[in-house]
Amino acid sequence: RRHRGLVVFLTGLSGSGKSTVARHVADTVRESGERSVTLLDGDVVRRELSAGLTFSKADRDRNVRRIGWVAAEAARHGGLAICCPIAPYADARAEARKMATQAGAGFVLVHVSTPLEVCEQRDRKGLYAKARAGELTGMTGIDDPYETPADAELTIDTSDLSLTDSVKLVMDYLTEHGWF
Ligand code: GGZ
Repeated sequence: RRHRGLVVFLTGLSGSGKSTVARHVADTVRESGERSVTLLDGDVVRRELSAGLTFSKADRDRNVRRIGWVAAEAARHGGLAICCPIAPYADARAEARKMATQAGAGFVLVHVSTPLEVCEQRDRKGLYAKARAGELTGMTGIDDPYETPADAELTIDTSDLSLTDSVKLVMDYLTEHGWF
């Protein structure tokens, strides 16, 4: 059976749980063996695809456009591409959606809406503490913007959901909308 390609694009603050949910959704789909899965994980993208880019608006937009382009290509022939950048700007997210659509693929925007307070409590990399101390400027949510999506197909807040339930919400959405 031939599938229509799909881009699942998770957006949210640092520490919101995007990558963890993305990885588990990727594993779940891989186990089902139904589609080829491309995971564009933030750390890897910043190292391999966007090396040298900063966190200025122009560079974040460049980063998100590159991710959107690769994801659209991976989805062009029926694959599933999952990406999880912060993607704080609505325009860049809209461009990613347009590239997927132009490649004939679907696009599902998942807003991982975990509140800043919770992301900040987690602070796995200590970046929020540095930002609060003034040792890091331009931290999303602290002194850099995050434009809340108005066009998300799905919103999940990982502060009141287990990982299993978060993954299930994404998988249920995709199943209900005929992607699996
Ligand atoms: C936000 C930053 C910053 C600043 C470094 N602002 O929790 P992390 O560490 O692993 O995820 C964050 C990652 C964000 O990169 P993205 O490529 O997803 O961002 S964007 O879509 O805006 O291009 C965080 C780390 O990089 N990081 N400095 N100033 N996050």
